[in-house]
Formats: sequence, structure tokens, C-alpha cells
Amino acid sequence: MTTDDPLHPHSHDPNPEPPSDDPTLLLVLTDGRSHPIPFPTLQQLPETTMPRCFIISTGHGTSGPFAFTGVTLHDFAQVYITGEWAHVEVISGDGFGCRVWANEAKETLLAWGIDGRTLTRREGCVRLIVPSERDDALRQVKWVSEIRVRSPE
Ligand SMILES: Nc1nc2c(c(=O)[nH]1)N[C@H]1C(S)=C(S)[C@@H](COP(=O)(O)O)O[C@H]1N2
Ligand SMILES: [Mo]
Repeated sequence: MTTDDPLHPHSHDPNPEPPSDDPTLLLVLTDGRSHPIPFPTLQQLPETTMPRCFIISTGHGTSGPFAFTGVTLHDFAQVYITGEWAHVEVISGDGFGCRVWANEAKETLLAWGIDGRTLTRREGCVRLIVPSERDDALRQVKWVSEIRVRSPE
């Protein structure tokens, strides 16, 4: 099924083409205010490396293991989000996306590095890495462009 809702994306039809060259993230807080986060700023946040990650891609096989480096969603939230939050919507420039719940934040990475070097834009920079995902890379969102914070109902 195809819809225009990035949180219900086309299933398993991986897009190889970056939607733009710009890796800036836009953080949208629960009060509607938004903050652009330039790529160098993201790289200065507390760093975590998750070794032995695989991208199990539909159609073109499994790649990895990779060691992805970036900031965990937990550490990112410590810096940028005040107050309680329930989940974030992680949206890419090509209209893909998923939700990540607060209890997954320590195990979720906003990745800007791979195997000791910077991820290329073509490789998905900035890429969401959810190692627990088992649905053929549906949550391994490339080219994250927006993070929308949602508070508990
Ligand atoms: N932005 C974006 N991220 C995406 C996709 C996409 O189409 N757009 N496809 C997903 C799916 S279904 C797959 S299988 C993988 C493919 O990842 P790869 O290009 O690194 O192999 O990316 C995931 N992340
Ligand atoms: Mo996929």
C-alpha cells in the first residue's frame, strides 16, 4: 500500500537517492517550536558506537556488520528535550519515517559515522539505527531530516 504519510511509508522499496545534500536536522518540540541542528553540532553531542549492526535490505540482501557511530536518542533528548515525551517521529527528506518510543531511546542511534569514518550522504547520513528492528530495515531511516517530539496523551 502506498500513502503519503511518512509514518506509513511504502513498504520495502528502498530509495537509493538522497533527497538533498543537506544533513541538517529540524527538531520540532511539543509546543511547535523548531530548532535546526547543523551536522557539526550533532557530531559534538555525546558519542556512542554500536558494533555489529546489520542492514537487512529488501531486494538487495544483508550488509554489515557495521559499527555505527552517533548520538543515542536518549543522549540527544537529554540535551534538547525538556519535560516528558512519549515518542518521536523520525522523518526523512524523501517521505519515509517511523516512530521511536522513549523506552527504546538508549538503543537507538542517530548515526553520522560508520566503521570509523563519516557516513556519506548516499549511505543515508544522518541515519536512524534501530538494532532491534526485524522488519527488513523498515526503521533504518536514511536522510533523517525532521524529529518531531510527541508528549504522552
Ligand atoms: N529515507 C529512507 N530510508 C529508508 C528507506 C527509504 O526508502 N527511504 N527504505 C528502507 C528500507 S525498506 C530498506 S530495505 C533500507 C535499505 O537500506 P540500504 O539502502 O542501506 O540498503 O532502507 C530503509 N530506510
Ligand atoms: Mo526494506
